Amino acid sequence: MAYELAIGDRSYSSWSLRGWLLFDAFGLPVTLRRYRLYSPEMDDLHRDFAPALLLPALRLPEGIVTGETLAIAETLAERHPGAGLWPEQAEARAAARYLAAEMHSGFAALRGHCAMNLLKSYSDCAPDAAVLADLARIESRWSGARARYGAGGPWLFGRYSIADAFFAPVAARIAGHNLPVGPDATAYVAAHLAHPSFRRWRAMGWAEHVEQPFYRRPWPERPWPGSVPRQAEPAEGPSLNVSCPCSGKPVTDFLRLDGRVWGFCNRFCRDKTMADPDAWPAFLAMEANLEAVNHS
Ligand SMILES: N[C@@H](CCC(=O)N[C@@H](CS)C(=O)NCC(=O)O)C(=O)O
Repeated sequence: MAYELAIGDRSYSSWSLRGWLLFDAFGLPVTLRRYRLYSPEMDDLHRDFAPALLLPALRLPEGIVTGETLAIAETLAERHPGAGLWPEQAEARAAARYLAAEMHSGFAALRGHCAMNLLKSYSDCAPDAAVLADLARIESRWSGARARYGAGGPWLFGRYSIADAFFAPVAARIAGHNLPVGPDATAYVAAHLAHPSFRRWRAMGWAEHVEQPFYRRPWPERPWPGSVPRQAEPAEGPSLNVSCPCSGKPVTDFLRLDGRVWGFCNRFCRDKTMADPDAWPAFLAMEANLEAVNHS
């Protein structure tokens, strides 16, 4: 039996994003079960993943359920010592644990005012003093970690760690609400928006086509500040490929990209690829194979 992770709507559930990044960003395989927030599906979650009340919840291969994202992170780090979930060096690891724990329990003003919504970006959310104080604390915690431990890469401890997974939704909130931060934090936020796992999650959120009115805000909107994906659109078959790059199954749903039609085994696979074609390695490999055949 493999790991089974219960998640909520990808566009809105910041804790589900953290939980999923603990697998995807570290190459750990997991089976997902999605439950729609604020719907009767939450009763199904409570039945399927008892005693969990909130998302994410993880069923371990031996059958027991663990919840609370920090507990999930520690459990995975202990079980997969070679996956690099925490920094290798003990002092850095202690600092990373402190950052993840502070994120887990803190920054209530920022989290309350700027809900994560990966479908929207606002040009001005009128942050109050409490939100700006949380933001200043976050910036100073990020720059402290980067200055002392971050020399080996764009992340808080150089290499991507649990601490970064915990701050990914904060980066999304800063980007999504155009919150004022300095150049170092801006670069760190940009690294999150460009991270392949984050891009895949956001593309899957779009492909879910779930709108939760609860997250709608009356603020002026602007385009999402991450990179602009290659433009794809729904299409009719036939396609260049006969089997889906995600599953290997026969194709039924199609998109057009750069003048070519590609097929997928269902609408979700098609739509997540349409949202951000360059986030999907198996799709890119399929495109590259065609280029190689055309040039041989
Ligand atoms: N402290 C929890 C927070 C989890 C949480 O608040 N999850 C939200 C979704 S992002 C949830 O399940 N909300 C459903 C509800 O409140 O009924 C953790 O670390 O996992």
